[in-house]
Amino acid sequence: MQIRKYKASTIHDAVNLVKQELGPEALILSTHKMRAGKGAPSYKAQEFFEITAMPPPSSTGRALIDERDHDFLGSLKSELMSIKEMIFLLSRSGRLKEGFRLNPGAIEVYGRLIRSGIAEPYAELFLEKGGAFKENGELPSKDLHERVFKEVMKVIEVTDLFSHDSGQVISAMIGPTGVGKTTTIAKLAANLSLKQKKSVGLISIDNYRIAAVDQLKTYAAILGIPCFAALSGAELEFALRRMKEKDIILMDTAGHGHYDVERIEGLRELIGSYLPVRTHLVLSAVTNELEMERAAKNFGRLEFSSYIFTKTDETQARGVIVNQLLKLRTPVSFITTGQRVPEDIFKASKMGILRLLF
Ligand SMILES: Nc1nc2c(ncn2[C@@H]2O[C@H](COP(=O)(O)OP(=O)(O)OP(=O)(O)O)[C@@H](O)[C@H]2O)c(=O)[nH]1
Ligand SMILES: [Mg+2]
Repeated sequence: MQIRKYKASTIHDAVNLVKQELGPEALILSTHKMRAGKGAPSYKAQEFFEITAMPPPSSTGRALIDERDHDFLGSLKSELMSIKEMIFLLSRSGRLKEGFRLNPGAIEVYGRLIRSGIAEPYAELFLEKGGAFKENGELPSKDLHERVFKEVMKVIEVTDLFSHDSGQVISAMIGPTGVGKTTTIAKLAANLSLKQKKSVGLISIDNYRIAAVDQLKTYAAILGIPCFAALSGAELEFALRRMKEKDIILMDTAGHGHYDVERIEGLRELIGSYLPVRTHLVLSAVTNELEMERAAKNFGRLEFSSYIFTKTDETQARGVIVNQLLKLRTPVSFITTGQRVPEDIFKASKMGILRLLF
């Protein structure tokens, strides 16, 4: 494999050298700032930049990569960046440019944050907090990665919905239409009743569609657990009384367009009066950032106590989760990763979410 090193007194010049020789599809393996001395491109410069790059793997080139190279590539994969991407990143704002000059390794870290879907201002903030804008060009890029990821982890708070040792837990899933509320309840009910041997009951307060109640009742029948439909306060009271011996009650609600404030208010009147009911906002990771923010704001009337992020399998840009946490700090309780019931769900943990992001 042809791995080459390019040196120049500025990072831009080094990138241009790579581009001229290897073309825009070339892959950057690493970027370093070095103190002037032996090997420097010019004796006048105090410092210089070195980029390690390789030609784009053409179809013939790929065939030549042996197994050892594969291992090597595997270990580098997360750092790989095309020259096009690098040029794009280098054209960022003045402050970032300065950061990249001080710490060329920060370009890779920034690239990873952006590719994961974290919004640009937040990515810049994480870099800054991780110390990327301080004069420490010799900081190994691995350390910078770690420090930046630790900063990301700091904004992720998690909570355990079912950890209460005493008393009944009543959790209502709320959120926009079609995000996966009913499916998530089925996954939770199955895991809680089959694996954790808890006694579980279900209530559907989807007072708009008969089919929605049937969907939940079908899951309940498979699991052999009770399920009630409650369309009014009296019916809800009745259902809760009937299931007062259960450890956990999961409540399914009708999806509401998040601009439909009137219906959200109706839901608040119905469940808001039952104090022990805690609500959890279900949001799909495929939702665009602005809509997610608005949904959280409008459903905020129901004072939800955790986020559940669904459909994380349908996007690579899972950083929207972090963007949302930065806008409205609320702990995350569960993440769902596919349509399979009950497999595709995991209890939120900082590491689990970080792994999902990068
Ligand atoms: N890919 C993927 N699909 C999911 C996930 N969770 C739910 N779904 C799918 O999303 C669709 C809608 O799921 P529901 O559970 O009916 O959504 P809901 O929020 O209850 O919908 P409404 O009651 O209509 O508001 C179904 O096809 C589910 O299989 C997930 O984590 N990943
Ligand atoms: Mg539903």
